Parts: sequence; structure tokens; C-alpha cells
Amino acid sequence: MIEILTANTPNGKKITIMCEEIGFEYKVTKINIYKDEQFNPKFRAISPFSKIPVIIDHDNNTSLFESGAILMYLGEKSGKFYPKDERHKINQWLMGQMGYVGPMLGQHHQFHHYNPGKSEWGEKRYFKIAKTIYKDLDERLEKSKFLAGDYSIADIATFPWIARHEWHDVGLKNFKNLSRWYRDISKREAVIKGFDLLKREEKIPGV
Ligand SMILES: N[C@@H](CCC(=O)N[C@@H](CS)C(=O)NCC(=O)O)C(=O)O
Repeated sequence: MIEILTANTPNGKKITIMCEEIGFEYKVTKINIYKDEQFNPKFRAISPFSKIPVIIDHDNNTSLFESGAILMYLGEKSGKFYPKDERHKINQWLMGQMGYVGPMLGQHHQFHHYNPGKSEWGEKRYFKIAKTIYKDLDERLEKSKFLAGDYSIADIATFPWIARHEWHDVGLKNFKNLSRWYRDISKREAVIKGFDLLKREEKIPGV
């Protein structure tokens, strides 16, 4: 059984979506990051950067932090959405999400959505990067139905970030291929279930 220690944020949603997709038995333990529960020493023992999500695989008493590493682990363990012969291709898009798409859109949330008017420089910089990310993803999805060919953990990692498109103000509908990808994934039963598992309880300053 997989225990997911998480909160209702894009990085957290990746893992509830993945568990729904692969059909593993799982339970969710909520970490209230707005009440600093991520700094609790017991949690920090399995999450050294004090971040959600984390999983504990109770089948073998293993814990893992970092959403990309967790998706790879669950993909390997289930044999789903992370085929062995496509891993190098999937890893590129997964790492691109982890190192670029997520962190940059996260900064855009900070400047554009949560703190408008505080830094013109920050707002402009991350708005420009957000638009570039949409354009680059759209270009990729013109050539490929999903990011790395077939639906994979790279799409699962990227979807919850694009799901915040209203905050981004970039105009998702202007990106034909990205919109098609977004619509296709939104319709998946596992995505619908996993995405909203933890309903938003309050305005989140950190994502
Ligand atoms: N690279 C990490 C990022 C995780 C992350 O930033 N988690 C945020 C919520 S989405 C968090 O735990 N924030 C609490 C804090 O920064 O104190 C991952 O993908 O797992």
C-alpha cells in the first residue's frame, strides 16, 4: 500500500493522479503546509527539503521525496506510463517539467497571481517565461500527441501545472495543440479523481 503525504497543490496532484492511473491501493495523509506541518521533524526525516509530496511504500518500507522521483518509482513498480524502452525520451520531458516548467510557473504564480504590483521586474520576467513555456509545449504537441509519444509520467507531471492556466493569463485557448492535450488529459477518469482528491481549503501562498 502506498501512503501519500501531500497537500492540494500541483506537485501533490501529480501523485494522486498517478496512483489513480495505475490502480494501486493508496491512502492520503494530509500535510498542512499552511500550518508549517512540513517542518515537523518526523516529516523532515523523510523529506529533507520540507516539501510535499512524499510517499511511503508500506509493501517494502521505502519512502521517497521529489515528485519526479516518485513518478519514476511508481511507473517502474506498476509497469505503467514509463515503458523501459522509452525512458530516455520520457525522462527529458519529466526533467524539463521538474527543473523548468514547474519552478518557472511557480514564480509566475508568485509575482502575477499572489503579489501583483510588488515587483514590475519579476512580473514581466516570469510572464514572459510563462508565455514561452506555453509556446514551446504547443510546438512539441503539434508533433506528438503527448509529450514523449504516448501518455506517460511526463504528461502526468505537467498537467497539474497547466491546469492553473487561469492564473497564468497566457490564454490557453490560443495554443491549439496544448489545448487539445489539456482537454484529452482532463477527460481521463483517473485524472478527474486524482486531481481533486484534496480540495483547496485556503489561498496558498507557496505555489
Ligand atoms: N521539486 C519538488 C517541489 C515540491 C514543492 O515545492 N512542494 C511545495 C508544495 S507544491 C511545498 O511543499 N511547499 C511547502 C514549503 O515550501 O514550505 C517536487 O516536485 O516534489
